[in-house]
Amino acid sequence: MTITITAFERSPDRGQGLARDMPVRWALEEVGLAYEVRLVSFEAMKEPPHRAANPFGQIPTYEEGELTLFESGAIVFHIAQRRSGLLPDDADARDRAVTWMFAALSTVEPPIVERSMAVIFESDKPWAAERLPAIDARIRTRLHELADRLGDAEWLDGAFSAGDLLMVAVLRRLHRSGMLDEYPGLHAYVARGEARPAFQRAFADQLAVFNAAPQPD
Ligand SMILES: N[C@@H](CCC(=O)N[C@@H](CS)C(=O)NCC(=O)O)C(=O)O
Repeated sequence: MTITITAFERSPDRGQGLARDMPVRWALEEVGLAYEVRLVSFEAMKEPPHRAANPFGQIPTYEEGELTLFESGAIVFHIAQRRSGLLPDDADARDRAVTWMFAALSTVEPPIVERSMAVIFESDKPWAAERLPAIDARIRTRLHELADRLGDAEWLDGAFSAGDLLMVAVLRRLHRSGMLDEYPGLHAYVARGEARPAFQRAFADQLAVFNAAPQPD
């Protein structure tokens, strides 16, 4: 059955692979599933046809036959459940991997996304200079705790899992901030994720979309 995901026609990150189609592409590559991509403009995302797939008018969405999903975490979970390679066979280990998926998206990601929003949309506000250090402090708390837990391990709980995939995808958002450099263990963890052949294929595919789009003068 054909799998179709949606992605930005023109990604605001200029090909850095920070949009949420990236973890979906990566998961599909990890398990060896072919997929098609439907590119959508910002305008089209807010129109009824796209909102029928994602009520919030966002990417990514996932279509496979009669099934339509949104939320990158749910899509990665769906892929991981149906194909081997992203979740352990042992039931307890599987639940721990799912716990890391939730940890990535609901505990680690929020202050990191808040930082991106503050930098992109609020840097001209009079209170921006005071707000950013407060957000950074919240991020550092999470990075410190995560680095402590990871220690010298290669991945968060045994073999590479969907939990690592989402955690690396979330942490990558910090590259430009330089904050990851303060945590050599996490920096190396992200580099290990990015070195995986499946990540490389997914990254190249999303970059090709950016490179093919007409560039503004
Ligand atoms: N929690 C959602 C967030 C989706 C999301 O924020 N998508 C962004 C791209 S990464 C988007 O479509 N932004 C455009 C908009 O919200 O108008 C997920 O993980 O899928």
